[in-house]
Amino acid sequence: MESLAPSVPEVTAPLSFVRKWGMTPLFESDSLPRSVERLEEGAVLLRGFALSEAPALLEQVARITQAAPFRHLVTPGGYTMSVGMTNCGRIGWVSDRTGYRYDPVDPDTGAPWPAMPDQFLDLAVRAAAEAGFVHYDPDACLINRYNARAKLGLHQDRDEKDAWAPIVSVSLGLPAVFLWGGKRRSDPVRRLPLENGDIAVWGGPARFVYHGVAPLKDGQHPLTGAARINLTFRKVF
Ligand code: MD3
Ligand code: FE
Repeated sequence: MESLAPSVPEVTAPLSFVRKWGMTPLFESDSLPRSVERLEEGAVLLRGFALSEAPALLEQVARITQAAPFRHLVTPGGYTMSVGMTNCGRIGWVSDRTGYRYDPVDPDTGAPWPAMPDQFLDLAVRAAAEAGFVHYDPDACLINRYNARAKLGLHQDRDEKDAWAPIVSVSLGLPAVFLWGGKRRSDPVRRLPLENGDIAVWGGPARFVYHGVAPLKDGQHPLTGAARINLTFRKVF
């Protein structure tokens, strides 16, 4: 017997396309493309979790960088980082020839870092809770900007007092390959593609894994142009 259902053309974009281009769904009430992936004990990947908020988050980044522009910090070893960095929140991560530190003022301007927008805090708290970390209370948000070929070498984040509280990482704009190793520098490194709207949460037993970002590939993203922006929320004190 012949089907009575008319053939309906595919009118919604496939999820990969929606993620890549940050499209809004056809209907406001449509559930957003999300998935929860457990990477290891204490580490969770929330794909698409920030997708609907990406344009608003980037507006906040534009506002923050008017007061505290991206800059290329120098490491204690004298190397200038390819990633542009700035901060918002009570304290910000900085580096110079004397070492790494968290500083309540922007050394470039002498002024306090811009306040953390409510939307940032709210998103970080929801993402941490989704990964099982309740009562998350980040006091710093490091904002990283990657242009083509910018990279972040394998490292551990160990300047924060709270060794259990997670780091929440929000990827915006161009995709990147996240390098994800183990507790020792010599451990094998996995490559994990991160796209616009993805959030990764690393805490508890996964807090001190070595990680980095592979050199960014050339590209254009409708929200960020030729760049990837990454927000990392931290509980420092
Ligand atoms: C896993 N940023 O700023 S975020 C950093 O995409 C940093 O800009 C990268 O590493 C970026 O320090 C990666 C993901 C991330 C951040 C901190 C972690 C993963 C982590 C700490 C422990 C384990
Ligand atoms: Fe890091």
